[in-house]
Amino acid sequence: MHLTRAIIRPPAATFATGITSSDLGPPDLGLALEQHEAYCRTLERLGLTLDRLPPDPDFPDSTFVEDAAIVTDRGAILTRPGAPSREGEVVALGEALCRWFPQLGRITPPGTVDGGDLCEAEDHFFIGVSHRTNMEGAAQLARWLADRSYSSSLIDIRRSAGILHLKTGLSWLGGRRLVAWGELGGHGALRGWEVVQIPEGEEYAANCIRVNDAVLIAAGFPHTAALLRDLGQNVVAVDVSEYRKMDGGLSCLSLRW
Ligand code: CIR
Repeated sequence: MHLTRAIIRPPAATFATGITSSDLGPPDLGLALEQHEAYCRTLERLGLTLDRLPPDPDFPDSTFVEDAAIVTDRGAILTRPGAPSREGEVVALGEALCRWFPQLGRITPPGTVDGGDLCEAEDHFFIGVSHRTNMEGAAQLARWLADRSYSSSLIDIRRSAGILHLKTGLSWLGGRRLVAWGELGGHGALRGWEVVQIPEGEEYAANCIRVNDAVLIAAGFPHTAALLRDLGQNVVAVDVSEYRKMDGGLSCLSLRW
């Protein structure tokens, strides 16, 4: 879809106390804020109008807005994040989204869903079953999508080491083209799709986002950038090093529609 809007939320002073499994050291808040601003400017340059939510120190992971809600061009739904410390993040997202989507859906207990587990590919959605998104949440989401005439398929990533969310390892580049990391690229659910495999050692670059005529990728992954350029993609690199330290990627820093 042609994107016109995005919700973003800068990291709060408590950012470094969020959840992480990375051994890259604590993030530098000043640099994280600079990177966030550059990310926002890039989205604006690509034509998006931003709704900027204020930082919330009560929720250190709340800069990763993509996990608390899902927006499609046929409606939006609030998730129920799988990490208990993140559950309350949906309140602010609900307040921001109801202006645009008065009929907001909602994932209900015992279902849990993190938006990072949903990979949109035009009319089809891949839903990751992960340590954050459970089977019940995935089933609720699949029903909500089906009610809007979207198809979906499940990909279980619970045994995929290093993949927090489905979109950590799988992204949509437009048309029938996906980009994937490692074994995920061979998953049966991707049969019939063109899968571009991320070069070894550049796994983090698998989390990229298509924004209108561009593909945003994390800075510092030259082989992936070259590969995508060779495929005719308009690649824009953005530095998100401080977010990587908190297990976050490019996609989770905005909710786009
Ligand atoms: C978390 O563990 O929930 C955050 N520290 C990182 C979330 C990243 N979100 C995403 O990949 N969609």
